[in-house]
Amino acid sequence: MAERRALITGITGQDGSYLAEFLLGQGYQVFGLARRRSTDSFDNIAHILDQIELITGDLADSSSLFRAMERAQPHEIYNLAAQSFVKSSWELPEMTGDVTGIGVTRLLESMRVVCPSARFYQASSSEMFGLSEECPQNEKTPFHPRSPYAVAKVYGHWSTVNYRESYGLFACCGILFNHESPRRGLEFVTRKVAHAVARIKLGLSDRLPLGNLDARRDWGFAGEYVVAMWRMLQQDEPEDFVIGTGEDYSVRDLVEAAFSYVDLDWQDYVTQDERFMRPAEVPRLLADCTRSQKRLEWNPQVRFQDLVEMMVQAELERLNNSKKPEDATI
Ligand code: NAP
Ligand code: G4F
Repeated sequence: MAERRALITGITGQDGSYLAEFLLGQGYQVFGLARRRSTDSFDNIAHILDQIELITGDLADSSSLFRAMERAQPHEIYNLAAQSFVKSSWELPEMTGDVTGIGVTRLLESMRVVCPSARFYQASSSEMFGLSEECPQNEKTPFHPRSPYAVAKVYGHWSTVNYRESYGLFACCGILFNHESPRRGLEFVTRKVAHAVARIKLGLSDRLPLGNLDARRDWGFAGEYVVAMWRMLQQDEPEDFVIGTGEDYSVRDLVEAAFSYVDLDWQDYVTQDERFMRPAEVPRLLADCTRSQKRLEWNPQVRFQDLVEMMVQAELERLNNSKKPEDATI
């Protein structure tokens, strides 16, 4: 079979890096859209930089997206780029709407003009369910977004559906629940906790300030979720799918599991700090994956306890190798 080409936006992020690895393993030629940056650190993709082609671009700049489509001539496009940190979206509401929301329309429009027969994946989010009256949530659950980020994701989601229905594009949305890994940004709660626990264990810190400990999330391993993205684009027809583990835990459960992995009592270190509370919280997200399990034959293997241990262990190793020891401040 002739080599297939994939274009990944957000390739420098957590999911983009795992997806690039996976697609390379499947024999794809991989192109990644990456923003111009002032330093040359590409931590998540450093190990595959010589196997992929980076194209400079930004979801806020249409001309760069047209050029990226023309350069890559992709068979598959994965839109993973976003301002993806929910808490920051209250501080950057317009930018979040522009990049995470309208950026999707810019990308779809460039695809429609340059390569309309390509297949398109949109990284939709369980945050769109927000203050949902239904639990667990599935593809038919109504959205009630609770942050500028979630509002922008709803816009991107419906833009994707609209381009599918208006122009017949093969465009799918993956409504993914929280997925984590050692490559997660330091500001997200799983990585923040794993990093702090490792620092405390190694005697580098003695505190962990957190926000709402009662929030519940359905946490899985990012390395497995990128396979579900790819499977969506291998279907005969474009459809949207919910992806998660079907199990939820509280932030308190997360903290307890992480500290107990290193034989410490979380109550000696964790404090509640107003700075990490949100103007509006999403209390509980839990996936009903009946449809994706059946249609995509996708079943995650990494459970919550495995994930927490993987992340704490990675932080211990990182710190022992003296890489980036610092406290998360956001
Ligand atoms: P991430 O690690 O924060 O990665 C975000 C990526 O977007 C980075 O590569 C970032 O580039 C890029 N980006 C940000 N603004 C951009 C812009 N204006 N133009 C071009 N690129 C830009 O996020 P992730 O966890 O991998 O998530 C991937 C996608 O899935 C995101 O859309 C996120 O909202 C969505 N999602 C994530 C989860 C989850 O639990 N992880 C769940 C549901 C949906 P820089 O390196 O230059 O910052
Ligand atoms: O790790 P979080 O920041 O992730 P959040 O807000 O659920 O969003 C992530 O998952 C979404 C999918 O559902 C993605 F769309 C989105 O891009 C992102 O990847 O927070 C998880 C929970 C929240 O309820 C938050 O209030 O943890 C709670 N939390 C409590 N203390 C904290 C903290 N979150 C962070 N980041 N930092 C804290 O100190």
